[in-house]
Amino acid sequence: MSFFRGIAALSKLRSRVDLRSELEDLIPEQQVLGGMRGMIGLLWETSLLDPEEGIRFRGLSIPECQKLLPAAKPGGEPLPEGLLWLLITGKVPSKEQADALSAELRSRASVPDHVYRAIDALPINAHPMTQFSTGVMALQVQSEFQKAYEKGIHKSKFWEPTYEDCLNVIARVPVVAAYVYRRIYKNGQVIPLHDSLDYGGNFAHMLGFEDPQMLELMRLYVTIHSDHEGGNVSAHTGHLVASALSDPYLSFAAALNGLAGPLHGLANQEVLLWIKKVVEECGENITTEQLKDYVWKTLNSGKVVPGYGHGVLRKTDPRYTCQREFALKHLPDDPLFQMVSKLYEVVPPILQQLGKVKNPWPNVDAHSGVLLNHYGYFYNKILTWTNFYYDRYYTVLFGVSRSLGICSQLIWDRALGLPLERPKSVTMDWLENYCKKAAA
Ligand code: CMX
Repeated sequence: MSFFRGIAALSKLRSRVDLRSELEDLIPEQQVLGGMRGMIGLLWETSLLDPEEGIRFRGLSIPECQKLLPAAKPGGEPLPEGLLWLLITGKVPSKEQADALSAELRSRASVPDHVYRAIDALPINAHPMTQFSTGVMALQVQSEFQKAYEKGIHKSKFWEPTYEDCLNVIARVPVVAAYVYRRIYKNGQVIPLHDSLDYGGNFAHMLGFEDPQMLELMRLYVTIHSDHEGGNVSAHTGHLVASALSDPYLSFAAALNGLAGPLHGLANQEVLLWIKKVVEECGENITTEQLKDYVWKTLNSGKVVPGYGHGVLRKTDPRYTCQREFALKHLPDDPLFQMVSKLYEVVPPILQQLGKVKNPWPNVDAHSGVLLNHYGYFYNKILTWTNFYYDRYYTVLFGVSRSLGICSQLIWDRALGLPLERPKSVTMDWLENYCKKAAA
């Protein structure tokens, strides 16, 4: 079947409502033509996503994590290393255990020079995610799993070098990510790792920021973005690639490339650019009616409203809610935060009006950029040598956070001896024949 016949047959199939319902009985239509929505096909120990309630990390909701996980200071935001402990072991650590893990990660954080040289070989205006993913690929030469595999390690022991690699990946990615940031936006003036700060605090420090509130925000940011069960593009990609016994560096770099898509992790960049465009075109004092018109203008031009909707969630994302609470506490008067709040009132009814959007509520990405922007992480400045914004860096922050969830699960993948993934695919002809038989 030629490509064009395939496309024609696809539209025919999609428009045949009766055929779709026939298919749903036998092969749920979503599985084959709809991106496998809702299909159970993966084991993911570290977290579970409830469509109404949102994410639970090893059974704990985000508010429970904020209450139970150790913090840098009493009543503060959770330490990401506390969450990492929880994801790997299923247990809430004490403050001493979280601090010990902080020290362990710092001791593993050295990055060899060739990694920086690999990144430097890219044009400086390469997307920050491209530079980040390249850095992670270059780190791969240090894989313990690969070395052990080449020496003939028994499969019952695969998890051991995987564990070493995973902790090393988690420890090293903030260093690589901070290098990319300093290279692009700060003339390559690198700030070394602090010898006593925690994971989130250290990452903010290496980026060049010391405001204690910003360090708290980074701890919260890394914690809530770490994991979102296994079916999202980045987590699933990491897991799939690792199922071929590719080591954690290769698997995590692949996951990052999935995260870099605008329907997934790049949405946080898209949200801020979109909001800034609204302000640019209509001003900060935009009325509700003008905002509604702008949302319709976006939809009518064939674009999605970034930061709204979700493949699984059917309510406001609790990751959005906790960032909103942070903003209400620390930056209630920020004009962009106020715009985000206005959008929360305006966008859902419009998306509901469309009739096809399953979740009209905001997701995690609707909020994060505005918080980071407030603390001056990313100024809305057009750089002289190229025409792109600081906002392009946001997805790298998401990527650093995702190392915690994806790598924790990779340890369990190998400990449980999960097999190579190899789902079945079918052709359009196969589907047509199947439907004809089912209809008969
Ligand atoms: N704006 C406009 N249209 C939207 C929409 C939005 N925010 N969300 C969904 N839709 C549309 C879809 O494009 C789809 O339209 P078509 O049938 O014409 O293709 C229809 O509504 C049904 O989609 P859905 O079943 O509700 O959502 P999906 O599971 O297919 O897609 C997602 C989920 C996130 C890709 C989609 O909601 C979207 O594109 N949102 C905007 C981008 C975004 O914020 N992504 C970040 C998600 C969080 C993350 O992974 O990081």
